[in-house]
Amino acid sequence: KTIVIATRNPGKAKEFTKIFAEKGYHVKTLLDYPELPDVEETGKTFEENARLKAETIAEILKQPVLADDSGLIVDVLDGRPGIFSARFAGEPTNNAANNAKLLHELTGVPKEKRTATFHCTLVFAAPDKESLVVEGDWLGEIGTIPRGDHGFGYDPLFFVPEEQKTAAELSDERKNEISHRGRAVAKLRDQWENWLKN
Ligand code: ITT
Ligand code: NA
Repeated sequence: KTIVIATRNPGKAKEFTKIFAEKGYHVKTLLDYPELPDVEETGKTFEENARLKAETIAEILKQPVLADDSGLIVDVLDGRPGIFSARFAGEPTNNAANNAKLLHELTGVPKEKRTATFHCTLVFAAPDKESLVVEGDWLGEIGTIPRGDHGFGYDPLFFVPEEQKTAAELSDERKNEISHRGRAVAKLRDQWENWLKN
C-alpha cells in the first residue's frame, strides 16, 4: 500500500512517512518525482492551496494524492504569516530567516500576547471524485529564544504550554500525536478508507 503526498517539504515528508508507516502505508512524496511541476500556490486560503496541490498532482498521476497546506497564525500579527508561512522572509523557503523575522516582528511583545496557532488543512484528491478535506489546529505561544532541534520550520519558536516544551523539543512521536498535522490525519483516517471505496 502506497500513498502519494504532494509535498516537497522534507519536514512534512518525514512526519507523514512516520504517521502512515504505523498504518501500514508506504509514503511517496514529490521528492520521489522530481519531474513533476511545482504547483503555484495562488489560493487565498489553506484549503484552496491544498486543493491546488492535491488535485493538480492527482490529475497528472491519475491516482489518489494527499496534500498539506499549513502555517503559523500569530494573533498579534493579525494572523500573519498564515498561508505565507513558508515564504515569510522571501523565496525560496529559508527557515532560519523566517524564524529571525518572526522574532524581530515580536520584539517587545509580552508573553501573554504571543499566542499563536499552527493550522493544517489536508486535501485528499482522486480523479473523478469530490476531494476529502480535513483540518487540524494546535495552540501555542511564540517563544523568545529558539529551543530544540527536532521537527522543522517554526518548531523551535512554538512553545506548547501543556508540554512546557517547544515543538522542536518534543519527540517526533509526541509531536505527531498532538500537532495540527497529527490531528488532521486522525480525522482523515476516520473517513478515507470509505472515501476511497466510493
Ligand atoms: P509544500 O507546499 O511542498 O508541501 P511548503 O513548505 O511550501 O511545502 P506550505 O505552503 O504548506 O508548504 O507552508 C507550510 C509552512 O508552514 C512551512 O514551510 C513551515 O514554515 C510552516 N509549518 C507548517 N507546519 C509546520 C510544523 O509542523 N512545524 C513547523 N513549521 C510548520
Ligand atoms: Na508550498
